[in-house]
Parts: sequence; C-alpha cells; structure tokens
Amino acid sequence: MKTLDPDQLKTYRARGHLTVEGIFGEAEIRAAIADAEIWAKEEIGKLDAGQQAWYVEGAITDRAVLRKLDNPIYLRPAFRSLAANEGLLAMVEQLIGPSPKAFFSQIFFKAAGGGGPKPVHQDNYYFGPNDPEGMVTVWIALDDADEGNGCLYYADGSNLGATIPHTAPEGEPFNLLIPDDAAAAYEMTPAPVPRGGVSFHHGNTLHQSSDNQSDRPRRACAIHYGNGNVELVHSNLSYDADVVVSF
Ligand SMILES: O=C(O)CCC(=O)C(=O)O
Repeated sequence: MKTLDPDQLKTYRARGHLTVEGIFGEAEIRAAIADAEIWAKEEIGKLDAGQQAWYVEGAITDRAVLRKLDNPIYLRPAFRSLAANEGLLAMVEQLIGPSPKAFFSQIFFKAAGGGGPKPVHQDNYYFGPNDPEGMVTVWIALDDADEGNGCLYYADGSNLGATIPHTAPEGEPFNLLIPDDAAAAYEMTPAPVPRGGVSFHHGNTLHQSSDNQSDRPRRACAIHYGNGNVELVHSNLSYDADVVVSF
C-alpha cells in the first residue's frame, strides 16, 4: 500500500496542503459521478425556498443547477467506499493520527458555464475542533480540476497561523468567509488536481475556488476527517453528530 513519503509529509506541514495523484481508479470515479448525478436529480425538486438559496445556483441558465449536496459519505454507498479506501485512510492517519472519523462531507458540482466561487475561508473556523491539528480535508477530484474550471487555491503556510474571524454576507449565514481586506494579505496559489487525485488540506489553511467559466464541470467530493480524539467544540455552523462515520 502506498503511503506518504517524508518529503510529502514535510510539504504538507510547511504549506498546509498536498496533492497526491491517482488515489482512485477510473471505475470508482465513474461510479461516484453516476451516483452523484442521480442523487442530484432526486434532491433538487425537494428543496424548500430557504434550502434553494444555499444549494442551487440560480444564475447559470434558466435550468436550476445544484451547487452542492451534503453528507454523501453517510448517505451514499458509492461515496462511503471512497472515504473507506484503505490507502487513503492510511494517508489520513499519517496526517492527523489514528482512528479517523468523517464529521461531514460534501459534493461540489461547480457546473460548466458559471458554477459559482467559494470565497476564502478556513475549515477549522466552520468546524471548531478541540485540536486544530487534528482535522484534515480530503478533496477528491471527480473531474480534472484546473484554473480554467475552478480548482482550489491555497495560501501556502497559512496552516501555521491561527484561525481568523470570518463573517457571512447578508442573507447567507452559511457562507462564512474572510473579509476581502483581510484575504488580500495572502497570496493564493492554484492547486490543480487530475481526476482521481486528492488535495489534502489542513483545517487552518486558507483556501478558495473561483467560478467555473469553462465548458467542463468541476465536480469534487470533500471529506472532513478528524482523528479519534477530535470533538467539534466551538463550530460556527451546526453539524449533526448522528452522521459522523468512524473508520
Ligand atoms: O470545492 C470547492 O470549491 C470548495 C471546497 C472547500 O472549500 C473545501 O473542501 O473545504
């Protein structure tokens, strides 16, 4: 089984993120995408007005397009099997310690032709773990993600700093972000990831993604793991303890 080598661990500790290509094979990725698309069709009609504001991208075309779906690891076997991948879990344990549990997971659809941006933020501000070193986000590229279709951008080394106060735009209490003047102090570096690869990021690492103006989707699955001792003690959004999956 492939694990992270000392250089990769050093890179992660210094920059707060690390890209590893080829963790998942084409068959697993295809199965996950097929399931995500079926699930999205089922869910989009069920959303009430409040949920639509958060989950639907209104402006792309006259057709509503889902922005994201929550908790695929808990709800969908195709995604649970990605999260349970033995090699992936070994890497997660190298980064945060033993007995990982997935607190939350999300599929981001970032549709072709206008899938919206995600502003600069730190995942630890959202989750509020008792141990900031104990959380890692595993961001699985379901499509090739690059600067053209809205890959992630990171502020290298921001994992070594503290969490910064976030604010939420009027009417979007869920969209916690670093205000523009504070975010402008950081240089953001693109982190392209080929389909089937993973970008790991530390909970304090500042990151963002731009909109997708290409004609290619940029679908991804983010899994937020903590080690076995992590508890979310001061989270700024509410997370359901019943959907935590331990590995
Ligand atoms: O995929 C995106 O555009 C945002 C992902 C993100 O913020 C995360 O995985 O923490």
